[in-house]
Amino acid sequence: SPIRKKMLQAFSESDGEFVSGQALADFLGCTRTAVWKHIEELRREGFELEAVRRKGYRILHAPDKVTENEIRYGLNTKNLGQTIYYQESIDSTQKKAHQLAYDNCPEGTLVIAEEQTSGRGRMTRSWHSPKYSGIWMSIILRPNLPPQQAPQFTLLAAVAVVQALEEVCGLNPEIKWPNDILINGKKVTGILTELQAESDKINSIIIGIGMNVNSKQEDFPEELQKIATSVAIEKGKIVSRSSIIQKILEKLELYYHLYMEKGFGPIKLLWEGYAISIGREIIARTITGTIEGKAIGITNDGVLKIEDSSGRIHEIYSADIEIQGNS
Ligand code: BTX
Repeated sequence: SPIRKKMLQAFSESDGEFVSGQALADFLGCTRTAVWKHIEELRREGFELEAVRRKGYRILHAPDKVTENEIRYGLNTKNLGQTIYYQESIDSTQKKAHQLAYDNCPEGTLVIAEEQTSGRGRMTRSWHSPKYSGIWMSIILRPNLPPQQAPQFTLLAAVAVVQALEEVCGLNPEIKWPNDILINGKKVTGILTELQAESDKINSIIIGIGMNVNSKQEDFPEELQKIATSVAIEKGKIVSRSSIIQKILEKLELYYHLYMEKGFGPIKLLWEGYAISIGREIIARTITGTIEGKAIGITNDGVLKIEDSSGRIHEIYSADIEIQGNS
């Protein structure tokens, strides 16, 4: 409800301090009895709240769910994630985001679910998205840009994800061009950027992010055992999904604004600092064929440059990359 939204906003701003019942009532424009009812509602959702006479209320612990309330409590963004579409179980957040984008939802709308029954990757691949153990979300942006610039948003999102994992979890992930985030060589996150566009103009960019957070190694199906990992596996303990989500949204907003002001240059610099494929011998499998050579960098558009053994430079827009030696 809108009141609950405002209430969580008030608690977010108080930063763990008590907020008096009267202050909440004034802020929300309701009675103290109504405040109390909303507090009870939050408790039922798993929030641990402390109530002290003459001091008021404070939140001790927010539950690790990814419903609207948990994401909103503590979120420091202007737009991103300020409109949330949550569903416990969904076919694909990406698919839902496409519908919402088409229906003109506000920019920054977040679509998120506890589980996806047909999560998807690039082309026709599937994305394993079991209940409660990961972050399965899609974000809608509406930059006023030509469609050719959309692939840069995959790289921008990758930087946001890496920094969120560094800051919230103390991990040091790396980026494998174009859309994989790896820890110790295994995939922890995949990013899928899709578009609704006219020939010269983007209507919506839909950034899908799938992150394995609290999955245990044995939770992965056979075919993913060797290639996938999770935040909890790498960190050795369970991590709050909502705090990672909030940090991703904050970083995405920051870099989105930076991009719109300064272009791709600063993002490219950050991205290169996290990229593992650059400078390595790689095999790139594209729809039209396979190219082997040394990855020498990305262009200002985010396109990968590979130098083959004859010295010829190829520009690759989309591919699966295998890094020679270790992949
Ligand atoms: P991709 O095509 O680069 O990678 C897909 C491949 O990754 C699969 O073929 C499989 O080998 C492997 N894979 C599948 N599930 C997992 C997993 N949980 N962890 C590690 N590896 C896996 C990557 O595509 C982009 C994925 C985006 C997923 C998000 S989730 C929210 C949004 N909604 C949706 O349907 N997709 C996006």
